[in-house]
Amino acid sequence: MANFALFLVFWALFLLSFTTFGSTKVVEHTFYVQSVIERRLCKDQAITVVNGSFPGPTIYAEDGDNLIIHVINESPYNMTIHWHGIKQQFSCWADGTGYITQCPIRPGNKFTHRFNISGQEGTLWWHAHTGFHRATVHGAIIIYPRPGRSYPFPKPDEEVPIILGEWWNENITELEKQLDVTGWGPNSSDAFLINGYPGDLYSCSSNDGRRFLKVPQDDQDSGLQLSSTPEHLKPGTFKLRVTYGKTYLLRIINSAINPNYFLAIADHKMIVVAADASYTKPYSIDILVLAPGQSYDVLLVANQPPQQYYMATQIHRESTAEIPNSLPASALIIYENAGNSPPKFPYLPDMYDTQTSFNFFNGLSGLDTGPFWDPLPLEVDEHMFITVSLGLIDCPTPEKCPKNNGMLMVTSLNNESFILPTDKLSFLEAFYHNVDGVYEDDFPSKPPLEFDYTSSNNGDKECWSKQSTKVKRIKFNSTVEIVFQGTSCGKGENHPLHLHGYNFYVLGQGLGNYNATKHASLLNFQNPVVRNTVDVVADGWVVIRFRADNPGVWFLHCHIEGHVPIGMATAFIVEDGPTLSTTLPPPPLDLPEC
Ligand SMILES: *[C@@H]1O[C@H](CO)[C@@H](O)[C@H](O)[C@H]1NC(C)=O
Ligand SMILES: *[C@@H]1O[C@H](CO)[C@@H](O)[C@H](O)[C@H]1NC(C)=O
Ligand SMILES: *[C@@H]1O[C@H](CO)[C@@H](O)[C@H](O)[C@H]1NC(C)=O
Ligand SMILES: *[C@@H]1O[C@H](CO)[C@@H](O)[C@H](O)[C@H]1NC(C)=O
Ligand SMILES: *[C@@H]1O[C@H](CO)[C@@H](O)[C@H](O)[C@H]1NC(C)=O
Ligand SMILES: *[C@@H]1O[C@H](CO)[C@@H](O)[C@H](O)[C@H]1NC(C)=O
Ligand SMILES: *[C@@H]1O[C@H](CO)[C@@H](O)[C@H](O)[C@H]1NC(C)=O
Ligand SMILES: *[C@@H]1O[C@H](CO)[C@@H](O)[C@H](O)[C@H]1NC(C)=O
Ligand SMILES: [Cu+2]
Repeated sequence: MANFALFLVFWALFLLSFTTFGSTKVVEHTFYVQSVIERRLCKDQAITVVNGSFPGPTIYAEDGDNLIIHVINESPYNMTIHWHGIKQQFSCWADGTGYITQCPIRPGNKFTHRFNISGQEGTLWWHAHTGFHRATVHGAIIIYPRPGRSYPFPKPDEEVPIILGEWWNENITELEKQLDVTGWGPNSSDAFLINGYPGDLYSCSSNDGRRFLKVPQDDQDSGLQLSSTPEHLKPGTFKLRVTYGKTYLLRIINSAINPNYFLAIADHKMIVVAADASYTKPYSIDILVLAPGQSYDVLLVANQPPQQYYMATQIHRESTAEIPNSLPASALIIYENAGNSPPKFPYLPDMYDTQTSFNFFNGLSGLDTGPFWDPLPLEVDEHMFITVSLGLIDCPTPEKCPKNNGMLMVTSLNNESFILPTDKLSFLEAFYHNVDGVYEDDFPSKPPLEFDYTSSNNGDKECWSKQSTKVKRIKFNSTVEIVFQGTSCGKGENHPLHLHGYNFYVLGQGLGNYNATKHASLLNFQNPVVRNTVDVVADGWVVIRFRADNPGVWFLHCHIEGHVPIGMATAFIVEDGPTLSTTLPPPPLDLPEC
């Protein structure tokens, strides 16, 4: 009898171990963050990349997988790696946000990120989350359906990551320093890129891509080695070879530091099937719009005469600030047995065409069937109204603001221009260990002053700002609704706002001032698109909603990189739930210290 009981216990343990470990797959990778020299625009430039490749390696995983990623920092910079859009349920420690969830990995040190992917399919990406390093430290994350599940659309014949990026003929860390001095980011990069290459409109592009491993300073001439180059990174323009009749799933990511992009393919329609790794109703378009941080899964059917066609991007700006460079990046779509006629170039909207961008975003809706649709929570616990604004403060030291008559340009949320302390604990450690003095938790739920936000007459009273380090604390599992309201302060610009740790429903967007009475009927409570980064267009508003069921400290910030160090950020501190399984586990032992 005792033996039989023992047998049952063993059997139960066996079953338990099977369900916990046997059914999940571990995806383990090592990321070496290093300096390499890349050649673009006829110039060699030292850049920081992962594993010697630009863009960096793609992570392939299935929904349900356990990820273990060792980041080894062989660069001379402090570094963190963030998994953009991964929900990180109960694994906030692995989010990789510099000074928010961890202190940076110092040169020569390492950190292992452990997290699970749960209830997500589609295209996301990883990138550095310290300074401007994400300009070159980034790559795709592709999440396939778990075994036994399939896409909610016919299986494509092939899948292709398309990463839209930027190139600077300068040291990106030097540009970041200029930002501190002028209060403004690098105006514009020297080239826009598709999968690492500017394409045929840029002179010199045919010489691009000779990649060398970086060598010590004292051995510059003799020690250069040609690194092995994967087929798709061969010098020149990115080329996608297609076969007539086949369907291609393009996994498109905007990794750029600054611009929104329009993207089009000559003579071809595209069908959007997911946004930020969340399925959408199939949406047939000619022009795709991507704000920095956003990603789309797009079907391309090769159904045109077998020729060559360009895929091209045009940057999209909402302010009319002058842009030194706006030349489109291009890639080639080459049909099998294509003739010799010159490739066709697609129609691209004007750089300042806000209407096209607005219409594109308005046309997106969520796929409200299928395994991943969670119905919208209808009760709201926390109503927030957040102004998203450029502004001015008194110059802390005159030499910081040579051009602005003693004023410093900042950005703000509800008039709080966020300062990230870099000499203390991370926010998450401070929260977890109850340490005071790192942040204040009284971020306001509405602006201190109500005014006509989008009036052209706004002046000192409306546009003057102040600096602070304020976050918003919320109870576990409360439902949060936020109205983001753009203002006309400064040169009205768009702001792609990104929330870590969550996807949110985008209930609606509009131009001018949000008015709950007037605009409630414009909101989509049925099948709103679900995503992690939403573009608040210049002088416009957006309403989002999410359920705060993931404890931790979650950064909320503009994904235009130059807007973050000057203040467009805050964080949500989501408290633990009532049970062990709704509580954030303790920090990993190798979490980098400040
Ligand atoms: C990065 O490079 C190392 C060393 O070559 C290799 O072991 C590792 O698998 C690579 N990681 C990825 C994600 O490709
Ligand atoms: C990931 O899931 C596995 C079970 O599949 C679990 O043991 C592990 O604790 C989870 N890791 C995290 C970081 O949540
Ligand atoms: C880039 O600039 C930073 C900051 O001035 C400097 O530390 C670094 O050595 C520079 N990198 C290169 C490759 O020159
Ligand atoms: C931005 O552009 C302005 C005007 O074109 C120029 O004076 C300034 O130096 C530029 N800033 C940077 C960081 O390139
Ligand atoms: C923001 O705060 C500053 C400093 O307190 C104040 O002068 C300004 O009027 C405020 N602006 C708004 C829009 O609330
Ligand atoms: C969160 O709240 C919803 C709605 O009240 C409830 O259905 C759900 O069980 C709660 N989740 C947790 C983890 O408590
Ligand atoms: C909001 O809209 C309603 C209905 O159109 C209107 O009566 C009201 O005056 C508006 N409120 C503001 C502050 O404009
Ligand atoms: C790197 O991070 C550490 C810890 O936060 C900090 O003390 C140091 O000043 C940083 N170094 C640079 C170059 O930013
Ligand atoms: Cu912004």
